[in-house]
Amino acid sequence: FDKVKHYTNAFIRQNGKILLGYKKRGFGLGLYNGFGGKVEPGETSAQAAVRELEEEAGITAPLRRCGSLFFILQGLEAAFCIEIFVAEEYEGTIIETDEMGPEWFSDGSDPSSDLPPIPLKQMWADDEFWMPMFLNNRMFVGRGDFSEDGKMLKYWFGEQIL
Ligand code: 6U4
Ligand code: NA
Ligand code: NA
Repeated sequence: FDKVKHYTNAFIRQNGKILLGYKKRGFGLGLYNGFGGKVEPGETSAQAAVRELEEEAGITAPLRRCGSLFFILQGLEAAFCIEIFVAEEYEGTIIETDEMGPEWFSDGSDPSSDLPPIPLKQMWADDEFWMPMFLNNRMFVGRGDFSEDGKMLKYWFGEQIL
């Protein structure tokens, strides 16, 4: 059968701000994203999300799942399943790590914010499709099919009916 790798991706949203990390190494190098990584054997995705946020940004947070994404990348033997998590509060001090440079952006809800807007041009191509649902506090699901050179050839994203 085919194979899938499970990942997490976690965001902190607070007072009109959203915390992103500039990826300094590995997969997605040079892009802004939430904090996350591979789900380890024996771990739930929620546990992995908390662990990865602490490893990559130095903070802990009461993360809850708000979306699920599925990606197929041509040329890779495994598909990606990425669970998206969010929290409005966190504990600890945000630190830069070997993997991520944390930065706050405006989430668009406060027009008088001095922070830069979410840098969608410097994020994965799928993010612009689900970020509006995420910012509206909707649960969402989606799929993207990427070519070997990173273009999103086909996609579908939708929000949960309440
Ligand atoms: P660790 O465990 O951190 O070594 P690693 O395999 O290095 O794991 P990493 O940091 O490369 O994981 O994880 C990739 C991160 O990028 C995860 O947070 C998921 C996220 N990601 C991958 N493809 C994405 C996509 N198309 N859209 C998106 N996030 C994506 O928004
Ligand atoms: Na990671
Ligand atoms: Na890891």
